[in-house]
Amino acid sequence: MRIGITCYPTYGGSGIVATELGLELANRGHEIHFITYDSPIRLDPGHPQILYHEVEVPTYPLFHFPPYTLALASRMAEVAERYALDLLHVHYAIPHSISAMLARDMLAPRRRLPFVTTLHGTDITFVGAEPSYFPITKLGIERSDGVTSVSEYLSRRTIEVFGVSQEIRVIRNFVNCEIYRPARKGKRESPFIPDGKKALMHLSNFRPVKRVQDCIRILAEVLKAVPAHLLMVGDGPERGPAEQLARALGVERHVSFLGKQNHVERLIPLADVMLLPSQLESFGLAVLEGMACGVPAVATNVGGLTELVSHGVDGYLEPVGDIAAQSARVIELLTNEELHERVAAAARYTAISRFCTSLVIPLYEEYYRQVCGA
Ligand code: GMT
Repeated sequence: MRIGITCYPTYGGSGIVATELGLELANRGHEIHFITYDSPIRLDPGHPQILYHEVEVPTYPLFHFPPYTLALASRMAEVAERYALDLLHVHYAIPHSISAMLARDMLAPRRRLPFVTTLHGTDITFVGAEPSYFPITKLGIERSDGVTSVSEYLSRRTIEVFGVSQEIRVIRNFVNCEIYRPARKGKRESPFIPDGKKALMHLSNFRPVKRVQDCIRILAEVLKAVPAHLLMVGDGPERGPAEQLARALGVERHVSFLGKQNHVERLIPLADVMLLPSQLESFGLAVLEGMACGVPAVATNVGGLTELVSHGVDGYLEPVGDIAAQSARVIELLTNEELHERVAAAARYTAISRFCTSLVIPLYEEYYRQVCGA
């Protein structure tokens, strides 16, 4: 098939899922056209089946706010016509579903251009529920030819919040278990982790919903029992406050802020435990990437995380903000080697048996065929 993909090309779960979906589909012989304002961060620019079309937003003195949504819609229609696209797949409802709807309308007199919208989380739980965006998000969902969401939780929440009546197909996040894999035994030395200490990792876009400062508080508790080092991967508004808190708690020597990293598959296997103390997660991609690398998570029992992690089997889920409970789980994992090995193996098994690309990508292909055939 010839598929146009639009996403936020920045450091965030929805852009990563969209980019990796495009790469996997291209590897399976589809022709993929990324239509975005910048090249997505994890995109392999040399792939022969992948083309990138930049969206430029011409400015004009009258435009106080450059109309990106309209420029995107025009570019989508142009690319769809020029390359005979079969469908558009947009990630994150706002504003991408509205642009796709306009592109479809532009081409309607000449050809059919269906579009699929994938809901990722904050587009529904935060942005879409904002009164000024609510009606337009609802319209974008209702006018989509197909809608997918990354968890049952998000699907339910969308129906509750927006009162939409069409089917929302649940297609969960996926991971390439060949690329994301455990470190070979004895192969874990890294300049990032001093003196072979145990390593904790947090990986996110450092938005308030991630409760990044909880990672620092957990580290401070863990250090009372085990020598450990925390690797903070990513960047965003909560990085500064987290750095300040580390200084205030006197643990700054035990934490490294690595900033945005493109090859997280090389970093994750260095860790012993993945921390995701989020307020809410519609899925929790970083936890899945950790599980594929045999790095069990200590996360919160919210949203789609409960569909990913089986508490006590392949990771741990504790209440939001409960630093004592989360720290205790981390300490257990770091001090009981037999337990760590068992949970790590179960985590890897869950990733392979439920979330591997070879299982999930065909679900998208099947859905595309259904939407195009309708
Ligand atoms: O907050 C983020 O992690 C970014 C956000 C996004 O939309 O870019 O991520 C959401 O989509 C990811 C991929 O589907 C999910 O794994 C994350 O759970 C989800 N984030 C939240 O729900 C907070």
